[in-house]
Amino acid sequence: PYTPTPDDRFTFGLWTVGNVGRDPFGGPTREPLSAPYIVQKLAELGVYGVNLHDNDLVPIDATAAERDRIVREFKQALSDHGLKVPMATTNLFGDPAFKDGAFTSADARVRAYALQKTMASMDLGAELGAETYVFWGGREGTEVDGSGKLLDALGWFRDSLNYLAEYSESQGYGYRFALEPKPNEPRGDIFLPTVGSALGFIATLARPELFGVNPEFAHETMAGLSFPHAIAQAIDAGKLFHIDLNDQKMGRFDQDLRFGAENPKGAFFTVKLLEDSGYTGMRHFDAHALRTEDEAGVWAFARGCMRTYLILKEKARQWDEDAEIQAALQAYRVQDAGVGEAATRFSPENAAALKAHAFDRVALGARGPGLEQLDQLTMELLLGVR
Ligand code: GLT
Ligand code: MN
Ligand code: MN
Ligand code: MN
Repeated sequence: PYTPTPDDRFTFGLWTVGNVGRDPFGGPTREPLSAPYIVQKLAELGVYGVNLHDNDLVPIDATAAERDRIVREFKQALSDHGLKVPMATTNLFGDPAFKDGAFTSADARVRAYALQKTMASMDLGAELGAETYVFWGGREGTEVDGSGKLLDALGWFRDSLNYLAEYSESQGYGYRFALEPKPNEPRGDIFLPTVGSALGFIATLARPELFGVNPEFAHETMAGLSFPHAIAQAIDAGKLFHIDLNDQKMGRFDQDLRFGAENPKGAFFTVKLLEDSGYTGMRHFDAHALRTEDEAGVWAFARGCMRTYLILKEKARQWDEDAEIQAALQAYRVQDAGVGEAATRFSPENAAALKAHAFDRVALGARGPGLEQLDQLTMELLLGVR
């Protein structure tokens, strides 16, 4: 049990299992793995697909001939091992040209170059069959608000996304775009810091229906927010286009830990929301093995992410079938307000009836909803004694 198959729709990025263990204080601790080798290994583990930035596959300074050879070999590996590329994205953060932003750079030449690079990357993604295109604006932000660009930056960001959506439609790519929020790191403050910010911004775009969000567990946690709450709001808005599963301690640098490694309860409610809501998208792991690990540790990490998801999916089913938990839930939800339809549908008569109703306010405040017991039952189920 808990062995994944492609039907589980698990994906990893080339940059995740390919992470060589660099951090701001030290260089790589692992040898780079080639893209075709990663494809082969992920397929052996039961993964559905592999996602990429343009430069995870094709170096930024590759010639056209080198690009074509690399892409040809990668496509061969995909077809040999039956792996898909469901999502593509652009590296708009690694090169020094983007050190003060890409779409939100104060330098119009950098903004134009970011558009050019993204169109080329969208061409690559489309060639590989990607249907979702992610925008993580890692360098879109500031340390110095004296730059005076806070309002301009949002306008430039909007213009760029509108441009790229039109490009996708004009090429017939049919991409669904997913904005990935993050509060900080590498910038002091990143624009669109949370899922809520991104959802608000999407409503201001020219083609909002083409845009959704790609929430990441670690990023909402860095902002001190609840990941299940963030994805619930995205699901409610019909905007959960993609998801980055990993883990994170609050108040730390971006850790990108193995899914469920730190906060299994948050991971449980994440899995439960995805499964209960009928989310049909990819279960993408945006995380990497600890810097301490060798290659064996990398595959243990990847297997662990998927096993934990599948274990929690089974726990979610047990939770739904647990009679005591369901009874506690029933008792928690008082279904009848005792006022007929007066509180459910507005009419002048209903409003008048509701205004005239006498509530026992003291009794409402005195009720114990049983949440301590419900939570303890959940914990005991997660701890394996139910
Ligand atoms: C980078 C970042 C991630 C984003 C990736 C997509 S790249 O690793 O930390 O959160 O999802 O650009
Ligand atoms: Mn992260
Ligand atoms: Mn990350
Ligand atoms: Mn991410």
